[in-house]
Amino acid sequence: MLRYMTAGESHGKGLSVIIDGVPSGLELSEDLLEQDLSERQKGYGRGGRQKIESDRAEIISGVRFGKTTGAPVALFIKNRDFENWKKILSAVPVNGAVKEFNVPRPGHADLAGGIKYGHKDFRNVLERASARETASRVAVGAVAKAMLKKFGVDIFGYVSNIAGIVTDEDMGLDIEGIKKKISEVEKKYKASLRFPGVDEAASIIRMIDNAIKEGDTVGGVVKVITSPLPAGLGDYTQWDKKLDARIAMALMSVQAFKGVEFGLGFRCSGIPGSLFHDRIRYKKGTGFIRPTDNAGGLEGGMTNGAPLMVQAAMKPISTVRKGTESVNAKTKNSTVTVYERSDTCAVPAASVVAEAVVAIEVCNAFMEKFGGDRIEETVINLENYAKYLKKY
Ligand code: EPS
Repeated sequence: MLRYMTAGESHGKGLSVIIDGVPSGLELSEDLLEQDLSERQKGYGRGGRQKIESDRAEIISGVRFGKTTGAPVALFIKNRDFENWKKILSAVPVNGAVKEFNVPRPGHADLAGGIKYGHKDFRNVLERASARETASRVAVGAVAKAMLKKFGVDIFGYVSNIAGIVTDEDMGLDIEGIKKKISEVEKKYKASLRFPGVDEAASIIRMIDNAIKEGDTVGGVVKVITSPLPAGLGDYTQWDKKLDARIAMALMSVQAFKGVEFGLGFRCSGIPGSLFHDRIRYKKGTGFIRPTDNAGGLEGGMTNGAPLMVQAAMKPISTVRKGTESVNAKTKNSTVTVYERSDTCAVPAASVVAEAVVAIEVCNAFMEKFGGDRIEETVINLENYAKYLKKY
């Protein structure tokens, strides 16, 4: 099982992660991790920060001659912006005053975090609450994805809605088909959206441009899909073993995420049971198959053999340039929030983060079922199970 913890502030020296439970023999390199890290930095509507950063995870431990040893893998992602924040975020007392951040932003962790830890300079809260932390989770996700690749599983996170503009052009397509649509959009509009709606993308760009002009922000919905997963990952026998519950928790832990739906999600309430539930068929030589995936690949907290399909809603970013009503925590005077710098839309980046956190949970479901200290051992156990599934 992969267990990990992250540390680091948004404008501090950098982000650290320790990943425990990575089996030995897995090929891992800084270049591989960088592929996902640079995907996360892209996206139409990002702020100025990404021009400063160029994320690369330094492998500190757990890898030798390009392969994991079985020891904990430690990674460090440097914040280039720290150069500009050395005094403000100094670990030791500094001479002279440092400007405080006393007006909490509605929607951010500022006020509740300040009350909880006794800070009125919300810098002490926002630095850690910031979505900059997601860079570390994307690095962990890249390790999980390297393992999933060994298990023959493909996973992809993309955008299905920005500012309420939705597409259905992904319906019925596999990951390759969706990626093709996304590159069509990127070629046509010269904008990185990770969104497969060729017709709707123009409206999305207009909405983001408008939000930039107005000093506002927009949210959206991200979707993560996988290739078909073997049936029986996760468990129905205990509440905290259910895979959908674990995936939902992982997604809800991502900064600014407010809701999760599997398959048809909340729309299930309007569809009769006889139509909603994915019919069961049997194909000789293949085993049990499902012609539809309304359940999102999970029944009873377990994979049912279909692709996993999950969506998560992201609220609009809470740092709003035009300002939001608030109160100065020191003077108690009513005021509006102060703006430094932020993103207008981070939904494309959030889809990369969603892909990472779901990859970690799916990878753990594999490790739980198939075990192994060496990656080859896990793969052999999985291959045996695949034989069993065909015969069952
Ligand atoms: C963030 C605010 C912005 C984002 C940041 C998350 O940072 P800054 O205040 O430095 O402009 O760019 O995200 C990242 C730095 C990142 O790498 O994703 C926030 O308040 O959460």
